[in-house]
Amino acid sequence: MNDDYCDCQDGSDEPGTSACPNGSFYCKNAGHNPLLLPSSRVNDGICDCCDGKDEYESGTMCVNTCKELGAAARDEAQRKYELETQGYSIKIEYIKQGQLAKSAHQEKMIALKAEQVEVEALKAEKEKEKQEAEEPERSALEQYRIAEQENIQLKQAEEQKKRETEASEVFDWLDTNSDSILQFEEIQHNMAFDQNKDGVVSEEEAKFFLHMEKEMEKSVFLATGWMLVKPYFLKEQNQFKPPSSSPPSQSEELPTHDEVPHDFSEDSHDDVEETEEDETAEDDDVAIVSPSSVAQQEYDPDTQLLVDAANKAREAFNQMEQRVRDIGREIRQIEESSSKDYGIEEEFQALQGQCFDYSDREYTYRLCPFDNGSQRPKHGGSETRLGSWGSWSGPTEDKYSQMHYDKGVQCWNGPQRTLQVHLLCGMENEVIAVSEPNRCEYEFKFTTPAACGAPIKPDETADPHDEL
Ligand code: MAN
Repeated sequence: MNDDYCDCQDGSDEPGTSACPNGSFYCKNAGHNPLLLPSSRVNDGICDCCDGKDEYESGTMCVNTCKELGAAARDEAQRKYELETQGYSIKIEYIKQGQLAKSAHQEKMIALKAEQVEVEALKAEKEKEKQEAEEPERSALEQYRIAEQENIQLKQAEEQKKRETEASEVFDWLDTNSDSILQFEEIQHNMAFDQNKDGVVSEEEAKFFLHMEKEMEKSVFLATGWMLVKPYFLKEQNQFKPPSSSPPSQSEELPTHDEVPHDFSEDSHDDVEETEEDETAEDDDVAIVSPSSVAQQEYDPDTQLLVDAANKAREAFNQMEQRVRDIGREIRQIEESSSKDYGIEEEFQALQGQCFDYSDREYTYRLCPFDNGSQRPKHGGSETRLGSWGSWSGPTEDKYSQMHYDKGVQCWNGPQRTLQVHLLCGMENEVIAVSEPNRCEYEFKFTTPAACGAPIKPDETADPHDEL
């Protein structure tokens, strides 16, 4: 052994020399951890062992630093041990919490599913009751609708009658010789028809109102002539408000009338065009039959009872429908939450629903575990989603050491943003570092007790005892 001659093929006879090229050199490193070095690094002029024993014949002067290094390593191991001990005790709480939440979800799910069946049945019942209440309501309201329709038709007929009476009165008034034919001379007598306002109603101007004929029969006037005359007549009448007892601008020869045939002063028209437009609008108003007008009515007591009953049934059904929707939503939420992997012992469940912020010079980053990661400029601007919860992405032997969030907001001229979260054991749930190693690829370091392993007491072999 250690005679500087390699006897064994595996080099195991020379742990203290560099005689075997495939062998290992053993540094005892008293006061620190022992080390096995590849033989090639023995006597190569570099101090690999803290006790400097690997350079036993190279002439290199190595200082023995094992004591200091050992002390620092033991301190570090102790610190880690204490952190893990404390972190792990919190983790145990998280595990309890996670498992409780899991069983609570399972129980809640069973209860919700049962309630869902019950409420669905009630909804069907309420729907039937609603239909049963709406049927008589519909027939009762139909009577109202028909009555309303009849009422509207009646009103329209009255309006029509009124219009015809107006037209007829005006015709009779214009037809000064009462021969039931309107001659252009009769039109000429009335200055309302002086279209160019030159003080004379020319033959042409007069004929315009008679469809370019010399005269017009009363039936034609009622059907179409009145529509031509009316705007001029109204305009003239307005200008002479209040209506005088004699027709406007009547010449001396024109026979006098006791009063203007019809008072149109309610129709305040400024010009001919407007008058025509308003006429149309008025007609439209009359023609509109809104079904809602039925709903706004007051009903007789029996109908009112039917409407009230139907309203009540509708409300009861709506409430049940809402309940069904609420239960469905609760079920979906629980299903979504339960489908997530919260670690072998549910230890990461405690992070669900929480968010953690980290600010650097430019941005405030936010991590909402199992949901998303985001970035918001500190000096104004909107939030950018860096990724949504994807999966655990640590190496196979330590799967729960990394989280992957993907499908973030598309990077300008690049891929969608992604986020990788490295989990470290720590007493606090905290984002401790953020970086963007590649454009739009983000990395967070996140400490959490949930990532703490079971504490292992620092290795006593590093103790400076040297009995062996
Ligand atoms: C924003 C931020 C940055 C990112 C660029 C890419 O400024 O999301 O983190 O690198 O967009 O264009």
